[in-house]
Amino acid sequence: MKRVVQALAAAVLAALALMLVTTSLNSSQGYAGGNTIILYNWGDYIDPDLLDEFYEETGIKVVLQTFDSNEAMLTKLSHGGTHFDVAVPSEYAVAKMMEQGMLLPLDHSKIPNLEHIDPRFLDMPFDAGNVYSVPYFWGTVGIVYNPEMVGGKTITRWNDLWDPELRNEILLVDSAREVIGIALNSLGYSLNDTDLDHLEQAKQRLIDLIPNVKAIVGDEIKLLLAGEEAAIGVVWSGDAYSVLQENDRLDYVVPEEGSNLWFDNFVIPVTAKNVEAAHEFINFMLDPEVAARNTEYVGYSTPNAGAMELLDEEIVGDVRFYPPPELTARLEVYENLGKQMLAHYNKLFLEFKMHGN
Ligand code: SPD
Repeated sequence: MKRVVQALAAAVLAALALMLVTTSLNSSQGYAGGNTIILYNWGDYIDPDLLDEFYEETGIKVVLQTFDSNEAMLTKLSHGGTHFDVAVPSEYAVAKMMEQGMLLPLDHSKIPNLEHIDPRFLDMPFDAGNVYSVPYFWGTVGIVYNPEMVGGKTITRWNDLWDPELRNEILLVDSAREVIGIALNSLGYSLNDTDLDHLEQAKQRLIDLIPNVKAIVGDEIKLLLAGEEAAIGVVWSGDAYSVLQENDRLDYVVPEEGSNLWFDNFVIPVTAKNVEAAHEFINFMLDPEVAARNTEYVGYSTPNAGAMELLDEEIVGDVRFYPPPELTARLEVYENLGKQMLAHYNKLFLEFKMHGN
């Protein structure tokens, strides 16, 4: 895994340098006054044309800054500095931000398009009544694999990843809870486990997986899998969808032992400078036609029932990416495990990554 990690580290450093330049340019634009909002979103997670259209329609300029994990987003938001107007945390991060008083209550009268969200995705336990958050995209964590590259084997379980014949064939998404979750689920434990002994077992189980791990990567995982640089990838379902669009020899499976069901959401942080425009932007993104186009661009699953009606049956009828409630019932949603436990998950993940080097 070392050589690939070094090459990727160089690429990541270059991207970071570019991001710093872009960020400082963006930030100065963001503070330059005028009708501007700063959107803090995951990378590759919005159709940029929609930002231009929103500007043409409303005169509100959206400055985009990106993150690649909830943990990175939480760290940046809690250190202040940039006044993000809209952010896109996953459910457990929403819960943590609510707990820490980091979010403004939403004014539902300014988000009439909320009516287009499928009720299945509203009023969830992490934010009853959607006081602070509205759904953006949702999905699962699973395995993309190339049947030809794994000798025709069928992969259905997390435990299949430890097969010695898969040496140097696995790419992992660079995210603490997802990677520790692979080991927890493979051991029969919950994704919300806080037992220190179980977590230590999970770390050891991951260390045993290292010979099979080619690299731990960010959004570039899609290119690497589609280009058949590795036979297997542990990914979020929307990335799996994009990869399968590029290379139809691949398949996506949500492992039998269980997995994560997640929901990403729009929120308005308390530090927002342009709360009115932030509501306007969220409402725009929930318009069915806009949400459908965004879904086609991003590849993730929309919770917008109006958008689903506009999308091809080939997309919304694929149960790998739009699993019905009876299939999601066996999956687990991450809980907010509290500051200390989240820090412990991060520490274990870091130890695993250091072990691989
Ligand atoms: N490239 C965009 C990735 C967004 C994935 N969000 C999933 C979060 C799961 N906790």
